[in-house]
Amino acid sequence: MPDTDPTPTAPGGGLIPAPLSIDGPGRGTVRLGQDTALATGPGTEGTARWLRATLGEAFGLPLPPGPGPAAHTLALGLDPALPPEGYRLAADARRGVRITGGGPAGVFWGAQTLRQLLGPQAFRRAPLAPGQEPALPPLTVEDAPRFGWRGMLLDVARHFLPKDGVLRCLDLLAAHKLNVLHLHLTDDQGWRIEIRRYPKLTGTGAWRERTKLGHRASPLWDERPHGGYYTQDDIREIVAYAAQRHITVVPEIDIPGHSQAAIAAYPALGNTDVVDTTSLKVWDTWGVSPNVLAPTDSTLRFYEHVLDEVLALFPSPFVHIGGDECPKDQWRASATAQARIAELSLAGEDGLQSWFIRHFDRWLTARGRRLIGWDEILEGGLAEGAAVASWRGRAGGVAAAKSGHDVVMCPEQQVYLDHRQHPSPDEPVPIGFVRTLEDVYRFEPVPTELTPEQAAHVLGTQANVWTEVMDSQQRLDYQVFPRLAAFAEVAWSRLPAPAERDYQDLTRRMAVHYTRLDALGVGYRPPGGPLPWQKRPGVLGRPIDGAPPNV
Ligand code: TNX
Repeated sequence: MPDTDPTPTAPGGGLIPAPLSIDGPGRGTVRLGQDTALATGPGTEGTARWLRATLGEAFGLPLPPGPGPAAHTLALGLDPALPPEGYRLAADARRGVRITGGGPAGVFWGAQTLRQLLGPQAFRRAPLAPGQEPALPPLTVEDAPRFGWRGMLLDVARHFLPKDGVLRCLDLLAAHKLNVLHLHLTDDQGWRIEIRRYPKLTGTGAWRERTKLGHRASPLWDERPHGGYYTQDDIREIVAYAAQRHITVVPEIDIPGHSQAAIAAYPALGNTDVVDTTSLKVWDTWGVSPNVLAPTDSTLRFYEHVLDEVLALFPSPFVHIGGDECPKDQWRASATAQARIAELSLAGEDGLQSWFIRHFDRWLTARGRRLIGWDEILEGGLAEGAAVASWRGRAGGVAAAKSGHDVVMCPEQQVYLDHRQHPSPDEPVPIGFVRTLEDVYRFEPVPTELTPEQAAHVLGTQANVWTEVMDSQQRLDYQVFPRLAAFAEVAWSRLPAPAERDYQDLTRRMAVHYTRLDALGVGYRPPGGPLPWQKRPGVLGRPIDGAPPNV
């Protein structure tokens, strides 16, 4: 937005996600200036560093260590009576600004609220004008999140996103008070994490010769190589950057399906008695590859070694092992797989899938971690202690919660941000269900059929960003925003039942929020539809009328 336009206003500063309560705003302003001191208490040093960096860049504020005179002090502290991620922000012309968190994370979320209240310029990386002093209205905000798991899945396997893009993504998650980045690191189309013991996973598995253009029914390939991966140092940096922002990075290593890139690198991982896996390549199209892992002891050992390195890099309590969309045809045809079913008296091929999942459930549990997988892991009996990411609708989540398992709700009908956000054929790649900003806002993560006790198993919710149709930062921005802002409010705020949610109020606050996204350089879908360069490229042809989702 041009800098000459006045910033739109909305009650309470247009905060997104909406806080629990706002007392105010009162008359007048509370200024932060060159002489504002930053007073830190124990447990708030991280947020102090973040504030100095962020407000230093945006306004040139030095924020020297305080306290100074009350009116010129930004004070950070802890109050254990508040929930760990909760905070209170009080701004007053005489008493200055104070952010009190239940824990270090709460202080950090309070600092995010402060940044929003300081106006769009607080999201810039250098001051627009020298000596400009930011201000906020006098008010008191009380806040705490509804869910502990407020996530976004980023699929870096289908299209690789270089490290800088992941760090930027973490900043954007933090700005929306989201606290889980689920990194989908492996798939048929690419392996994106360096594993020292198996260099071909990235040497071969991180590269494909060409890529299907658009949806999988398209007849076109782009005929150029694509790939990339994160070194272990890259991963350490991403994890540390996330931790500074109170975000947990949950790694996903997909087994036993979605594994063609690994099999292309190490053919012995595949069902060698059914297909000649030595001629397999990293997949160059979309959909679900029939090439899945062979259910052998050596495959288990291989993935244990992979996960040894993954655990050393990611402190996350949860490790995602996929478990979705595993076609069973190769196992049906494989003498090795059938012998394994007989030997272990498993319930057919579904039993084999469970055998994989249970093995890694025990393996992770023994190492003090917890397994999470897609809802298909319910199919052959759910491993003890496993949590479920419910993606094929809500049924998997309901079944899991009823049987006492923890659940993250991410149904594709509501929160798949690769799906189109408008019915118009101008949408860049109109795949999937139409899910508008309003649809996302009216998504309710807790299924109504759960009792309060069962509902306590809903850890939270996650928006999934699959990248088959997102080959650039611009495409990502367009699909993810503005819907991630509405999603963040669903995950953080205590909203009424879907039909009673005040979408007009969200729209008013979004008018302010767009100015923040503009300052951040986020190429969101404009409310009036795509800009000319964002429209569907003619080369992709017309959308396929009446086609089911994901074609
Ligand atoms: C389903 S969600 C998938 C992904 C695709 C996505 C496209 C899930 C567990 N599997 O592999 O990328 O649909 O929307």
